[in-house]
Amino acid sequence: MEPDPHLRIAIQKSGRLSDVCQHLLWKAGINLLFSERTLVVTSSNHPIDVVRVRNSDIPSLVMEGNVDIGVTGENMLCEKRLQRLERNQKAGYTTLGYLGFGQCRLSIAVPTNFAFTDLSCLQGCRIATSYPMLLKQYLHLHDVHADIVPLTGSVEVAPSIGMADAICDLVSTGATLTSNHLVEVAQVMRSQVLMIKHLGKLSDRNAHTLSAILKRLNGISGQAVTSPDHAHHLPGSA
Ligand code: PRT
Repeated sequence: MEPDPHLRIAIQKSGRLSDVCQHLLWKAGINLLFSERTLVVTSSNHPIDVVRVRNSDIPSLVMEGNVDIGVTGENMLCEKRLQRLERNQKAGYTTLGYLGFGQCRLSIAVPTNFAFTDLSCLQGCRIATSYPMLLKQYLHLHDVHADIVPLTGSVEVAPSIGMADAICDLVSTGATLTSNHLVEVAQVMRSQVLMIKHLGKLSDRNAHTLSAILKRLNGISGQAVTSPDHAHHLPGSA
């Protein structure tokens, strides 16, 4: 008989969410020995494999069922979901809950000398972003016709080099916008980190392991691992 595969959990390998995700797993009682080069880390006390990947790949890995569970920001989740729907790819998942960190907002910002009064000021503008699908949906909703300029990073630089008239990027403290002479004018979505699950059924053993982890996380203040109803109203959600 085939051995029962371990419960697979995808987290960001390196970046803003990686340390906090590793800490979270440790707080959930999962013993893991991380090393820089090891991409699949097997727990020494639970039948769990932690898969370390790019944050941007986590939604697709969960939707395809390559991993059972993923920890990612809802900004990334919603963007990838819209992208996959457009390509007729699987885009389903279950939200297990919000984890109480990684709070930010996806916002439109303009140069401080831009005479902005309302969204109609963005008609015909070029807007640089790493979130083209979410921006497209937002602009469509508000009847704004603008050119979306895709950029994978350092989006805040776009207006100063003449590449765009405005930007749409993640903001947490607002310090990066200020340093680049930009001002936030509209909020596309709010985001925080959440835990998602593939739609497929888990083996009894893995379902039991997941339920034990969720119970432990629920016992940790700040982590509310439940299925919030408003998950269904996220941009790009079912
Ligand atoms: O490369 P990979 O695919 O692994 O990851 P990524 O490009 O998504 O990585 P990373 O590590 O930059 O961000 C991971 C996730 O952290 C994001 O998808 C969000 O869910 C969350 N998060 C929370 C943020 C921020 N806050 C944030 N402030 N991600 C990025 N920023 C950046 C923002 O893009 C801007 O450049 O920080 C700058 C603004 O910060 P403030 O504090 O100056 O406003």
